[in-house]
Amino acid sequence: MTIISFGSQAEKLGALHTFSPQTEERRKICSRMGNTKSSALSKELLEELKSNTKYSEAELCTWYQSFLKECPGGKITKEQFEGIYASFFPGADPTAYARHVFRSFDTNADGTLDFKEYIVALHLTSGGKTLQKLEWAFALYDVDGNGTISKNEIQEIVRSIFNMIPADDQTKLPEDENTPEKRAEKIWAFFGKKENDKITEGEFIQGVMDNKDILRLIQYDEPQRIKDKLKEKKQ
Ligand SMILES: [Ca+2]
Ligand SMILES: [Ca+2]
Repeated sequence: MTIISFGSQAEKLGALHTFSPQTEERRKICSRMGNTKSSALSKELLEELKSNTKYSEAELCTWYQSFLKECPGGKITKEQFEGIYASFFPGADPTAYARHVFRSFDTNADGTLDFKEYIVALHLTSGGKTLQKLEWAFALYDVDGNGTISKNEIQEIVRSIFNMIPADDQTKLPEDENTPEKRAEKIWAFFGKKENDKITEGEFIQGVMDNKDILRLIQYDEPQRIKDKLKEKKQ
């Protein structure tokens, strides 16, 4: 199945932390962590993240150190998060989309991303299983978090995706999906719903798994120039 990139969130999240020490340094960091109380990752959280993500203890320790370096308060604010997005889309307006993505990662809804939420986000967007990614996509589209998706919510997210597509790229889109309204309509029609119906999580996941076209329509399709920019940032 196609990899769900949702605009390479992982790379944008990763861009927050350019710090990537070699293995030896990682080991040092981890051993040091046991001694410094303020920067130590609790054993419980470490175990939880180890069993729920693909990351090793050494990787988690490294991520945690760089996380604290960038966010001394131990939290990523919404403004910081929007700032990361803004730096990747100089010619467009990613604010609304960034806010929705932030909300979908802020699982305890306290308005910040702590280390756990950050790591789960990284895991989901880079190497998570398809089902986990689709559960996350459902959360992204369920704007009010009531457990179902309405047509308004589809329109809302699709609009925020369109804000990230430069005007000249929008003109190259197929006729029946070249406006947020048309694209939302196409998604809605695929699920066979009436105007005021709702899409449940099960229907959403099954539908997207069964149809690559819908998978494509619910995502932000990264233009080549953004991909190039990501490559530049990595170097
Ligand atoms: Ca939070
Ligand atoms: Ca909803």
